[in-house]
Amino acid sequence: MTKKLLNKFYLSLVLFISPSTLFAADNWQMGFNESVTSVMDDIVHLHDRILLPIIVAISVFVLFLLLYSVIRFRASKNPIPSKTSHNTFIEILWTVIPCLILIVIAVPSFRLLYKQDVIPKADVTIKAIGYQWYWGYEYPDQNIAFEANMVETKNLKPNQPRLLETDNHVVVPVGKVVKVLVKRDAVPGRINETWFKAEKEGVYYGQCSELCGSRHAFMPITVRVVSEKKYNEWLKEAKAKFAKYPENNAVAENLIKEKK
Ligand SMILES: [Cu+2]
Repeated sequence: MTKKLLNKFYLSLVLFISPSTLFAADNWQMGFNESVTSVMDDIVHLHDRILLPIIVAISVFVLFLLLYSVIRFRASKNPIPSKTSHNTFIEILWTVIPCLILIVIAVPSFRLLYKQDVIPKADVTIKAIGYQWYWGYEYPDQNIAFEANMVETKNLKPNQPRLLETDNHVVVPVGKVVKVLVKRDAVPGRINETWFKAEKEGVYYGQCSELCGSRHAFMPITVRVVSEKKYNEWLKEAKAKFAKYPENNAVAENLIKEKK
């Protein structure tokens, strides 16, 4: 497996924070998984309570207008069609009303955007790096670095979901702010950051959200949210197990090397 660093990876926050308590989505599940961070709570609220009702109302209204016109003004009932082409009042209405709808959407949307963007003081910092085709994680403050590869179907243990389980897990403490340093699209060499604060212990699964190549579908993300005590125990183990801190771990350094 090549270790070439991909220039364009984007680890979506949603990956981390939209799990069900146990696993990923159930069969025939509708909507988002149960959320366990306040940001995801707000995302679900915006989607389910604001956007969906508006979309449904608009779709139903447009469908009604279409059906009404088709039936009411069909050729047999309306042989001489009206030649009217302008109506100032209606034109103002169909400009102003969509504007108002957009403003109603924009207010909570921007509030949420800034909530995601402004990172509270971090308790744990994790650097996530996308490789072809697996993820590497570093805990810079703890000198821990490791990689996580997907567990092949034939090696799965009971209760491990197919195509989602990885050999090493990202472990984070519950109720703590975790800052994730991650490269995003279209800004080569620049590290971006995002954050989450999981409020419920459990195992959470995510997938790569960048169409990155042939094994894109096989680079899942497993995050284990544990109590502070268990986290500290894991840290101790991890420090021994993943003691080697790669010298060339910095994303920026790698990029500079690649350019040369
Ligand atoms: Cu991918």
